[in-house]
Amino acid sequence: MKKEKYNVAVVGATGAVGTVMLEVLEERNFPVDQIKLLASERSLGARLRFRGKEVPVEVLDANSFKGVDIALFSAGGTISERFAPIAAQSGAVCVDNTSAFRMHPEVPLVVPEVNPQAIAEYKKMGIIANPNCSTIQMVVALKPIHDKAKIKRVVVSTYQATSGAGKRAMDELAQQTQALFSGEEVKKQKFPHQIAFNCLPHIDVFLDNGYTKEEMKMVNETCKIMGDDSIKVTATCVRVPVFGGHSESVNVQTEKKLTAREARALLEKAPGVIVKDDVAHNVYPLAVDCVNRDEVFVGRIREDESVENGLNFWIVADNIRKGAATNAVQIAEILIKDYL
Ligand code: NAP
Ligand code: 3JN
Repeated sequence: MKKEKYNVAVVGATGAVGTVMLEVLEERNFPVDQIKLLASERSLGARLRFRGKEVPVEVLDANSFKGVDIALFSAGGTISERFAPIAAQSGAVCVDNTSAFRMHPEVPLVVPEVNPQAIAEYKKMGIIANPNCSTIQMVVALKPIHDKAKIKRVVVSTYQATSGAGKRAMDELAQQTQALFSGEEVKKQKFPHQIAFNCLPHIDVFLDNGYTKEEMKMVNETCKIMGDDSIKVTATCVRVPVFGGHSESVNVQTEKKLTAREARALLEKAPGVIVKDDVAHNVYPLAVDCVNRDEVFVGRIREDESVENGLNFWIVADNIRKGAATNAVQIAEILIKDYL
């Protein structure tokens, strides 16, 4: 018999993503019976509010998942690698926000506006992977273009907010900005260089091919989500001194010609997309306007005059909501509607 309510665990509940997951579960009225908040020993004694009540944070261990139906993970890849299989073994379906299982052939990688049907594959491992934030917002906008004109190649440059690197990274931007205005020492911990008033072409670690892991996540995850390995993707990921909202400059080449007007019309109808594109009135998506929103905003839609069948866009979304928490809760909503 179908349950009316589900026991939900949030692993990494005290983090930048975890706290927003709680907000999104509450806002969307997800049918939660019992909520279990899990974090590290550092959070022992902490309490978080959920639906008007103070809920104690528990320390994650192998017994944390007894009776849990759905476990939302955002405590880093090492924690997911170790505990998602344990949670799945105890009967919970895991929605994992880390890169630990994204490219695993038996784990679906899902953006509900793009490949909701892939959720059916969760039965193999009991795990569904949530893509990287920069990939999510890009594929939501690419999907209608690909369906109509078949994308051959994507060139993307990102402008990623510090919230993507966690709470301490946001604190570092705030501290450095204040310090630079008051002549104090700039402290560097989370980023290898000063982030305030700067742009760092370096997100996650460098790989042998000269790209960063973040850049290769965008390359590999895009093909898996779109279900088309023929799409060629190249990415440059840049951290910018913005607190929330990732922006992306995206260039695509398609097999069939699409005018800017046709692309705009497709994007206007696309699920989860809001087109903000009226340059005559300086209207285009801005990170500051997209924070706390769940949609993907697209603007500056124009033809690339340097190639055949090329288009340029500017794509912005709240990286912690649509890029992580909202996408995970949307997956859980489909899971309970169609599968549990
Ligand atoms: P964060 O603000 O640093 O929070 C980390 C969370 O993980 C905290 O709740 C922390 O608990 C918990 N944690 C850390 N070590 C733990 C341990 N040993 N046992 C149990 N809990 C532990 O980081 P965040 O920005 O929320 O990101 C967390 C993870 O989510 C990232 O590492 C990444 O894998 C994923 N993420 C995904 C996306 C995406 O693109 N979809 C975006 C951002 C992040 P304490 O407070 O007790 O330390
Ligand atoms: O830096 C960003 O803007 C997004 C960061 C995501 C992130 C941070 C630490 C570890 C990830 C991710 O989701 O890809 C991971 C990871 O799980 O690899």
